[in-house]
Amino acid sequence: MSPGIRKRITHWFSGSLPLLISIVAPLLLGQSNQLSGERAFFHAQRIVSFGPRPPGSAGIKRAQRYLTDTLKNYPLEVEHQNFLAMTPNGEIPMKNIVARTKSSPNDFIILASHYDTLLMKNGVFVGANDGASSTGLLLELAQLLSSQKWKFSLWFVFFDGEEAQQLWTAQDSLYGSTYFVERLQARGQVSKIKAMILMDMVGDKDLVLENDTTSTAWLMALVRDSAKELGHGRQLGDTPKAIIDDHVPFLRVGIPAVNLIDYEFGRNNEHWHTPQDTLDKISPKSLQVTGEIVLKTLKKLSEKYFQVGSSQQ
Ligand code: 1BN
Ligand code: ZN
Repeated sequence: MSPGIRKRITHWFSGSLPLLISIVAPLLLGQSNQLSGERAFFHAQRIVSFGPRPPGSAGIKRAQRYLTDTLKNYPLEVEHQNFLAMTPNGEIPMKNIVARTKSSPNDFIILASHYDTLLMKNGVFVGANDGASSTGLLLELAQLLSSQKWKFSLWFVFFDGEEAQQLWTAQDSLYGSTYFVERLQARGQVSKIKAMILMDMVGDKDLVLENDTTSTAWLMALVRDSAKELGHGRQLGDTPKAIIDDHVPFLRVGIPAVNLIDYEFGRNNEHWHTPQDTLDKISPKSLQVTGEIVLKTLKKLSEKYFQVGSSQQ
């Protein structure tokens, strides 16, 4: 083969690679009625491939397109919640992405993750664990759960603007979840939300989910019982920690909420909010374990409110 032709083929192949991956990978990974940590990890890889994703950036726009295009393949109604956040860095356009099951039950359960990444000026921060891991898992849960019949409506909520623009304070953080809860209040929907389950930093190869005391106690007990019953008790932290995250705006208006978070990322948290938050530190296995705990917790919630679990359609 002449060098010219080889160059043209190489050029075509590298330009078309992302497109090829997006066509071939779902075919290889498929969709199924079993939770797949591998598929969740694949989504996380795609999200990381878009680069840093601070609010308003080119990277977050690519992530928004990916989330929307993926969710539209499932039997869900997808809404973009656009808003302008007042931040110490000025007004920034942000977007929560909300996907709801089409069934009509009057009680809702929210599963959530943030998909933005920390703004880092002196380094490249792609948030494989902090942003992509829980978002990949939430996409996988959306695929799985939207094809099952539940007694409550399930909302899959992807928050923008979880991270601070400058320094984490009550005002400079949690922009997406705060706006989302304001909309719930304006629509009179607060009392319909039976529970909110947040996932954050759930990809760490050495997964230890915190005993977060900010979370609603009975809901955290449900999560921990679920983990133990599944044989994942070793993935539970014992030391009580009070963590402020996207579940807090929900707690403030009386919605039961729980945070599944591993806040010890590397020894002494050395990878957290650093350029070392990369794909090699996270695993499909941790996403599988967290996903199984969420599924079991959902079954327990179903039993608590309706004395039943789910039934396949
Ligand atoms: C989680 C991931 N958070 C920020 N990125 C929220 C948080 C802040 C959790 C401080 C624990 C401590
Ligand atoms: Zn963070």
